[in-house]
This record gives sequence, structure tokens and C-alpha cells, in this order.
Amino acid sequence: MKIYFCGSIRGGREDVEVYRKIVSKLQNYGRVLTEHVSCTELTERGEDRAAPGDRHIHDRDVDWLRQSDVVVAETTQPSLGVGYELGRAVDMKKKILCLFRPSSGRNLSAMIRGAHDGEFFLVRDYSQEEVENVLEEFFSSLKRT
Ligand code: 6K6
Repeated sequence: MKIYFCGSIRGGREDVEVYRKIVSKLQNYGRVLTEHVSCTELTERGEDRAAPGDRHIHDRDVDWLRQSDVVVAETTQPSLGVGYELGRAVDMKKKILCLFRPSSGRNLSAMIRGAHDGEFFLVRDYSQEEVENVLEEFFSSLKRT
């Protein structure tokens, strides 16, 4: 199972520790193609010494998205890149799980919450303590389809 994880980079890195925990749990279910999103060394500027150019990042990520079986996005920290990835993933008919923490005090974009269809595109409010169960529920529901 190839998993594409989405999380904010240039949108802000405040939730990187949350991404780290999610990615480590996701690794129990398959190969996470975008593990770097959870890397604490990756800064908000989305750059490090070895960073490739934006076109390369875009083309490589869209290619990984195409290869993926499922997409899991942490959407609490708003990010244009994550929104774009989700739009492309819908077009590719991927199974998508969007995670959102209401405790952040933020209000999730209507274009994400409103995309919930209970089948291909799931939006799940959660708290950090629940993440393990939420992922277990999602991956076992995939086995049943
Ligand atoms: C640093 C090291 C290697 O590459 C970098 C630079 N940046 C990115 N690398 C990989 N994926 C990226 C990079 N910038 C954005 N993305 C993709 O967009 C990720 O898959 C994230 O889910 C999403 C974040 O978008 P922004 O708009 O918050 O940056």
C-alpha cells in the first residue's frame, strides 16, 4: 500500500510534531511516499541545502500522488499546497482522508469540509489522542471495499 501524506510546508510548520506522529503510525499500514513532509529539519521556507527547484518538487509530488493508493492529509494548518494536492487527488479518484483538529480554534475551509462524501473523500475531526484509532478505522474500512 502506497500512502501519500499531505501536510503544510510553506503554509507554516507549527504542526510538524503532529505530522511526525501521524507518519509514524501510517508506516504500520504501508509505504509513506512523502515522509519528508514530517521531517523537522524541513523549514517553513520549504527549503534546505539539498532542496530541488519548485518545478521538480511539483512534478515529483504529482507523480507520487498518481502512484499512491490512498491520500491522508492533516489539514488543520491551512496550506495552498495541501489544498492543491487534494484537488488533484479528487480528480485522480483517490481514496482520501482529511484530518482536522477543532481544538486548534480554526475553521476548516468549506471546500474541504464540503467535499466529504462518506466514501472517497472523508473529513474526520479528531484530537491527537484519537489519531491511532482514526487511522485504524480508515485502513480497516479500505479492506472491506
Ligand atoms: C525541502 C527538502 C526537499 O524539498 C524541499 C522543498 N519542498 C517540498 N518538498 C516536498 N513536497 C513539498 C514541498 N513543498 C510543498 N510540498 C508538497 O505540498 C507536500 O507534499 C505538502 O503536502 C504540500 C505543502 O504545501 P505548502 O504550500 O504548505 O508548501
